[in-house]
Amino acid sequence: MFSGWHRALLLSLQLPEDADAQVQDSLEELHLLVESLGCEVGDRIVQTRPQIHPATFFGKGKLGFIKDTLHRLDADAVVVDRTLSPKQQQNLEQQLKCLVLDRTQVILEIFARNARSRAAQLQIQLAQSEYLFPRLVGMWQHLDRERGGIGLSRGMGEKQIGKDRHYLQRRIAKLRTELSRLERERVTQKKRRAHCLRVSLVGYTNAGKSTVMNALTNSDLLVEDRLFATLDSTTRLLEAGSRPKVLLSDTVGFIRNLPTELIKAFQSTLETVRDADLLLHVVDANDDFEAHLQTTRQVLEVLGANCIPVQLVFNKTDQADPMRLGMLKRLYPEAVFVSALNGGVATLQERIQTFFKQRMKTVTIRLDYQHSQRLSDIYEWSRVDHIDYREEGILMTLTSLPGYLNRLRHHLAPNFTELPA
Ligand SMILES: Nc1nc2c(ncn2[C@@H]2O[C@H](COP(=O)(O)OP(=O)(O)OP(=O)(O)O)[C@@H](O)[C@H]2O)c(=O)[nH]1
Ligand SMILES: [Mg+2]
Repeated sequence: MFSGWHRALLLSLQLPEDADAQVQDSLEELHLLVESLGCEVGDRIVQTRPQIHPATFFGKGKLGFIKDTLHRLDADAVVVDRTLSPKQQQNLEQQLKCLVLDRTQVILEIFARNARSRAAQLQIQLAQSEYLFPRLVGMWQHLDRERGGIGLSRGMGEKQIGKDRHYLQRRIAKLRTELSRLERERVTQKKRRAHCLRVSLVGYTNAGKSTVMNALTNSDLLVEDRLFATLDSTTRLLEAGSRPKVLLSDTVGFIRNLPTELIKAFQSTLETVRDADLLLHVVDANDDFEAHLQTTRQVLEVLGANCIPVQLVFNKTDQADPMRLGMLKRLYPEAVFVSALNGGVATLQERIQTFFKQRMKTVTIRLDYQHSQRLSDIYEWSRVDHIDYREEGILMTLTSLPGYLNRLRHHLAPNFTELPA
């Protein structure tokens, strides 16, 4: 946990390849992130430079200006809208004599505060500990032993740093062990869900994914107007009567420059995304949709989920002006437009049904009576359209996704005798 900071300056660097809007939007977002940690934002300072200064990130002159502004505004922290190397962070702390944080640390801290499940808490503690490890030399940083976060404490000696390093190393090992135990439990759970069709919500943080989930499944998941309200993945039955069953999962949202430590840390949570048959990509129709679309696509690529079919869903249409909606409809004719807050998700529901219906295949099989104990498998993996108890065996017409029929074939071979249509 960060302690003892009440007002921060936001700092950014604009390199020749960065567009003005890109730098400003990112700063705007950082502003929300910092405020959500309970800290006021004093001012924003952007330096234009041909490249990042390797030792101090900003140029010498700018550092003097930043120092003056810190005094003038009585600010006690700076937050840099990029990732600082451990050396840069240490040098900045020495020169500015205040708490220095980067975007990654702020996001890590928000995750730490919002994590609810044991798995999410462990994942975030591991990510924080690993991020902190090479940065332990900074004289302003001190380990919060309870949570692996950082706070403010002056005059930490070498001895203390050595102790903290040792402590962190042991802590990292312990966290890894506990996480792998949870991982084994998750694999068991995953096996139980193997015969279900899986739909997963993805998208930028605060786009309304949990609200869509609630509307589609009549649930009551936490919905909040803040970044990263959801950190755990939750799965619910989408359609009670359908076979195979359809499950819908909600999970953590994405953000631009999502620290790779976090993607790595949340791999297992995000596995619900990688295992999905269909992704619902939720976008706030009022936000900077192009940047948000791009960010989500990039993260999906990192996760290895970029080959999964995607249904684009523009949400919060109740707030969007008609001109904008018209433009979005022209640009994305395949998208669905919803207002999840008011329960207006009927078109999305239909689209999901159509998606699976179009991909389903129907086969007719004969099952010997001696294998009738396999009927329960068949009912789990497919929809039974017709069943006829004949002398030569049970004739059944089944409908399911080709992959699921293949699995049944594999499961029941050699008793899965397919008959010509
Ligand atoms: N006006 C309007 N607001 C909406 C709609 N859907 C969601 N919201 C609001 O948007 C905010 C974020 O909604 P969430 O469902 O928590 O968003 P999320 O994508 O799950 O966010 P994270 O879990 O933080 O990534 C909440 O304040 C919702 O009430 C909508 O259709 N219209
Ligand atoms: Mg959510």
